[in-house]
Amino acid sequence: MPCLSAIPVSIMETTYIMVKPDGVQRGLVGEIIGRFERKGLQLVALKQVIPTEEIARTHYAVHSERPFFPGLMKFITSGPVVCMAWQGKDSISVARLLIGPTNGREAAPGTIRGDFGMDMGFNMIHGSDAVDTANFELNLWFPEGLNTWTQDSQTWVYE
Ligand code: DAT
Ligand code: MG
Repeated sequence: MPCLSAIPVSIMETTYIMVKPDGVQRGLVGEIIGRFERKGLQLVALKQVIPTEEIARTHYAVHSERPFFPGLMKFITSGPVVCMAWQGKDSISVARLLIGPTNGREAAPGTIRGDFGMDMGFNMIHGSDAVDTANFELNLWFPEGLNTWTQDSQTWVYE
């Protein structure tokens, strides 16, 4: 008889993570990177940029008709952001769990937004929500590509 497992097969993914201007201004970059590192994800790209209007519009194009869009553009282009690519099994959903829901007041303690946020717009961090959006965002923010390297400690992260 075939064994039908309910456990989905995990796949190696890379997700686009970005500390937004409020997170940078509040000095939370190290705290946020530490949480991803301690979880067991592998960093494969990192840089600080001041987003142009064009890249911000492209990144948030899906929200362009929403009433909060002009404010979101002003916020994201207001200062430096820290762009990162994190690799791991199911890294897209794992990162979203670490980040928590959009509104900090509704995010559980233990999540980044739950521990440090009190608002919807100022929510400190972006994380890709699916494989196609992750690929789109990684190509947008890292046209130079990502690093391929072996992190020895990964052999103690996965059985
Ligand atoms: P998330 O960042 O949790 O994926 P999203 O993709 O729905 O959330 O929205 C992108 C960003 O836009 C979000 O981080 C903050 C802002 N935003 C979303 N909904 C908003 C709202 N109703 N009012 C103000 N800002 C909002
Ligand atoms: Mg989103």
